[in-house]
Amino acid sequence: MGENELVFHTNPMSRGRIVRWMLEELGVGYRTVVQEYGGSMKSPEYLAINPMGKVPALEHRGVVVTEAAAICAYLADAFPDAGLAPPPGDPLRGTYYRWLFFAAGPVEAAVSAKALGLLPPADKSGMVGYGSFEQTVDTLEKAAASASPWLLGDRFSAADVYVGSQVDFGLGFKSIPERPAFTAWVERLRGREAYRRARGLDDALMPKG
Ligand SMILES: N[C@@H](CCC(=O)N[C@@H](CS)C(=O)NCC(=O)O)C(=O)O
Repeated sequence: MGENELVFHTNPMSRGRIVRWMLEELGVGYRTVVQEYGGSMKSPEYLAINPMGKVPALEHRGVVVTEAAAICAYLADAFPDAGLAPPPGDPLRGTYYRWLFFAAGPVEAAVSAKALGLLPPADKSGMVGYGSFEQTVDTLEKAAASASPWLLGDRFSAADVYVGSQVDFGLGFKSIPERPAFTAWVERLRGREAYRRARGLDDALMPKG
């Protein structure tokens, strides 16, 4: 493997779809390695890459990046010509980080806790980063409503890819309630060429039958 080669470990039924979309937005070359659930994902070779035994993971220039949000942010910085992150020093970098981390932290935790029936009682909301599921979804809705057309205004960014994917998946799995601001933003995201290309590539890797 050449140092500069991008190696993308994924499974078509995973959050790897987020990273695939990001890679397609960048329009860079990369090599896909499919890791199988309960199989290669837990092999010593793959655990040496990601000790969590989870996908996605990215190898590039001698480093491993895991966590879909971190991979999106890393890629945006590694390929600045694509303009998918506000440069350091740009105040919009604050908004960009804000929503990326909000989605990777509170949104992910609140949605998972709700799906598992593990939400804390109301009097313990101060102890969890997401407060309550409703508070988190209402805040996410405000972010979606502010997307005009994208989270950073005219500038499409890796935050649209990651945060938008959380909303897209959430609407699909019904783990996030349908609201007009979510639907409108997700419709715009689904209309992007790179989104469609990524979807086609992952669908083609789905098990047949
Ligand atoms: N925090 C990770 C979560 C990755 C994750 O949970 N991946 C799931 C698929 S969506 C997985 O690989 N599960 C396999 C397993 O845990 O055995 C991220 O955001 O990338």
